[in-house]
Amino acid sequence: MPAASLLPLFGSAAGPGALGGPAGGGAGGGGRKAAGPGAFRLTEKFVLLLVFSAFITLCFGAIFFLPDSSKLLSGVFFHSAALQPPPPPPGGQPRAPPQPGGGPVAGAAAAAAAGGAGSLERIRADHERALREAKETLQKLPEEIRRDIRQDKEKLLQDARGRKEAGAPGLPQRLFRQPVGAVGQEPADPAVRQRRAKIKEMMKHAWDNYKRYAWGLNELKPISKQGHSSNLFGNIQGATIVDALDTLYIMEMKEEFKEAKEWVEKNLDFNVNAEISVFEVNIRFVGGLLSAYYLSGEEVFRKKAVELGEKLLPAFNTPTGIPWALLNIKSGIGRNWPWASGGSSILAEFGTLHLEFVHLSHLSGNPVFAEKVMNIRKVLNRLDKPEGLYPNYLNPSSGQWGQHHVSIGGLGDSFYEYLLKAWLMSDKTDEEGKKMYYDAVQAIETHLIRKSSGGLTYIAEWKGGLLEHKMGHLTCFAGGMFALGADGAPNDKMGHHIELGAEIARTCHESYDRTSMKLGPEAFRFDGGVEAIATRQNEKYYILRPEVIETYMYMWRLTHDPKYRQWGWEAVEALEKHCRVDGGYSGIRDVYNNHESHDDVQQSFFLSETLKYLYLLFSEDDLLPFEHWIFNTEAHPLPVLHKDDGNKEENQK
Ligand code: DMJ
Repeated sequence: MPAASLLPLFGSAAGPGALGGPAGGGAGGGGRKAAGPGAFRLTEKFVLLLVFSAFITLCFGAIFFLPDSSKLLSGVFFHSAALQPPPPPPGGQPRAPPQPGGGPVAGAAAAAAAGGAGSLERIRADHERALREAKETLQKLPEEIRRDIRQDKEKLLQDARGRKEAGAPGLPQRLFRQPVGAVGQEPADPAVRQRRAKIKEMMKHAWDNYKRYAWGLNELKPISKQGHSSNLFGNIQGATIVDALDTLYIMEMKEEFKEAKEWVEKNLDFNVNAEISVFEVNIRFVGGLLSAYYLSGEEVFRKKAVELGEKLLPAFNTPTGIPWALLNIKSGIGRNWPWASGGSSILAEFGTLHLEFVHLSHLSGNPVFAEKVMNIRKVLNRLDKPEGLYPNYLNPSSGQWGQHHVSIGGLGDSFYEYLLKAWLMSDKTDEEGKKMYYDAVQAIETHLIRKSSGGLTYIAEWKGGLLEHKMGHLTCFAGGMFALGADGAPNDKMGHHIELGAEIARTCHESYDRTSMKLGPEAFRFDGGVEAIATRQNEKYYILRPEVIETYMYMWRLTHDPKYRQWGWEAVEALEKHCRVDGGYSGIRDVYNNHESHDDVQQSFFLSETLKYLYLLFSEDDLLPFEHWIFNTEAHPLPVLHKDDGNKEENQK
């Protein structure tokens, strides 16, 4: 019985005259009814005292000896600290999502304090939940418990450190040291210098028109000369600005960089009710902000990157920790693309968070970001892989693969890229990433890579064991990836991986060369008597994509074979001839046609990737050198976390 209901009864019995009124006695009182307290005999008094002291003992026994009753009472009578709402986080930084129900003890106290009907039920339920959680903890492996404790401690320490900070609320102080190669020399060769200057002029044309017609919006419609909004970013605005920041920086477009930075400071806002693509927002916004910070050292970029990273964390609230594809960053509610096999998350999406999230932990001091992406690996490593291949679909609730479709292009591509780059970014200490990458490449070579009768090497798509002899424009990035990974290839296969990169580069160049406009289609086929040609109308478009130029850039850096600069220059000429319009650059609907039909979109990745890779292709190797930088999948450079710079822990997360 609740103590509160016992006390009035006791009071009535002891009070003078309490038993005298009709209300106090009820019907069957007998002689005692007429007698006053003074009429009690000594033995009666003694018996009463005994009853009273037994009752007190019972109450205090319950308070001190029943499990958790002290916590209960502290909630009821003393209004323990758990009942107080937490103070606002420093600088208004969002907190880690609260436990459902605010934690069992706080919940019990709140229920008891409310004193309403059913509060006991709630208290019991909360206590049962606490017990369940304790049991679950006991079932964890010791290393998991240790990790949880470490994580909690680090979080507390970091919060405490963050509160002491002046100027960077919520973030630990950090001495900025610009990584090697953020700026480079002018190219020695005047012809190369001239070509590079031309590419810078292209960037200026794209930027100036965006600024003139679509400033602050996500992208530019260069024909209709207005803003273009993509639902990938919900109503987060400014995709082109954030995506372009680092390109402006490395091209030394100082005025433009300054105005972009000012826009970010004043206008970039993540406190919006928006359902966004976690992958796209991560690679473009988080990646863009991180690069801008590492190049310029401007604190605003670090703060915004971490703020946005925190907004993305609820995407990982799934039974397996494999994140949702889509997230409402206000409500924290996630879901998957309705078209994805059986409610699955997409390999290329959840597999393309690693680099950015490791850097978010590095810059914020909060290990939670790295923990989230390391858990993705753990889930993947527990699963059987068909023929050693990774299907594109994985259900975040069951932790099982969806359809057995495998692609090194769309839906799969950057997952493989990030395994390799995670190893490189860790200064080659992330052995797990390395193994996963080279094992995957082995399976890809065995099951997906084929040679056409005309001698072109291509990467097919795999559908439940059957090959579709089609290669996407997106897949062309793999040439650069194979070459970049050659250095660590097991069994003396370095030369083989470089050769594979060179062959993919040649095939992708052919896909450009076999069109009227010398720009590559979205997908090309090796069946029905064709090689490296699109046969379906809906695969003939070019949307200013970078992957082929990206591979030229890697091949140039790693081989210095002049044909890659030559092929890159062909692409510049084609872009100028067919995509450049008064209002910027536009994609093309059919690259096999002799007359341009423009799609009227200047994609933000044209500024972040296509033009950046072209610029690097005509730069000296000292600009963003590979020993010190790796590029995220949107071409945003992130520094290698060198172990001798005190980054040992980050590298081992
Ligand atoms: C970019 O946003 C990224 O490269 C992504 O990985 C896939 N492709 C587009 C550009 O084509």
